Amino acid sequence: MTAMRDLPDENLFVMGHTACPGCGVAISIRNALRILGKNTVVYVPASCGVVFSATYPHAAMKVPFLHTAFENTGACISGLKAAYEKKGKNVNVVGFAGDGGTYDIGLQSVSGAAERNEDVIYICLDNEAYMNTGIQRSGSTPFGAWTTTTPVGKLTRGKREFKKDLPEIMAAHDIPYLATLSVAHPADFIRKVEKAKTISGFRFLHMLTPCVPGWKIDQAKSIEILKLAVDTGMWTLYEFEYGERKVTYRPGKMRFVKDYLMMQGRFRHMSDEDIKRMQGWVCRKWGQHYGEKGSPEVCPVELPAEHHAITEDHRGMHGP
Ligand SMILES: Cc1ncc(C[n+]2csc(CCOP(=O)(O)OP(=O)(O)O)c2C)c(N)n1
Ligand code: SF4
Ligand SMILES: [Mg+2]
Repeated sequence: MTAMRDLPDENLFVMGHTACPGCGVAISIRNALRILGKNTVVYVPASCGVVFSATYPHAAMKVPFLHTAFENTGACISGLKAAYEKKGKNVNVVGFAGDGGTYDIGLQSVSGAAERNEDVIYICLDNEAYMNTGIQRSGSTPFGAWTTTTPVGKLTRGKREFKKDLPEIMAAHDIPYLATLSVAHPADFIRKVEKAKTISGFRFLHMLTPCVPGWKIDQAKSIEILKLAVDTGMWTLYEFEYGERKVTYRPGKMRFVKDYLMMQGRFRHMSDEDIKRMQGWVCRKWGQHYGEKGSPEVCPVELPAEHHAITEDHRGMHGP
């Protein structure tokens, strides 16, 4: 595996982009491209990634770049690969899509490409809402989070549903390679992108990417918050290779989810009861993804079902 210091100095995602300082999407794209290298062709659907990478007449990527619409990343990268094959060229075809473009509107397209085992790399840049259109909730937005469509007031307290478990849905497609990544864990990040580069068939890389205005965080803290996502179990690091699950990094000490929530303005209104429910959900996911119970001081022995299920107070995204 290549060490961080041995990655090529030349960046393929360069000056002139217009991402916010501290943007997790931009940091993830930049580092993924350093590993994937020049023999790469990129597709980006409607998302922050297209707005900050390619605002006419500027372009910040030094590789061929295509954009068409929002819902079609799986189909577009399949078509791009077929076109390059027809020309006799063997290139890495990569789609960088947001969570809205993957969990929600693009789900049929990514599922179709996975099921056909297209020879492409699909990268989901998960900032947990529709950010470039003004912070609307998606299927990835966590329970309790404020967004403009899950407001906080007398009648509602942020999103009432829990985050959809997309990697498990993608794993059910039995694809050659799937991994969850965090750019705050560089050795794990490099190894997974390098592995994805060498395998053929459909590869799905899922990156959690902090968003400064959407998460209401300090722009200097995005990497610290990403580390905390992993230390609390809000984000788990594992991979599936040909159907076999392997944990790639498990924090030595599980931290309380409250530490993660209180660093972000989008969660700061959460009541003790909601934080307890969130902790219950995190403990369940920890058990599911890591195959062991979370630490006893953080996870109660018996988790009441309502701590992780949609309960009677569920009234959808529109409130009562
Ligand atoms: C069919 C369609 N519906 C809605 C839009 C408007 N739109 C463009 S990008 C976007 C949100 C993208 O969210 P996400 O995929 O999470 O990417 P992010 O902006 O968060 O990076 C929306 C709603 C569109 N371009 N096309
Ligand atoms: S709004 Fe969020 S995702 Fe978009 S460029 Fe800014 S920090 Fe990045
Ligand atoms: Mg998003």
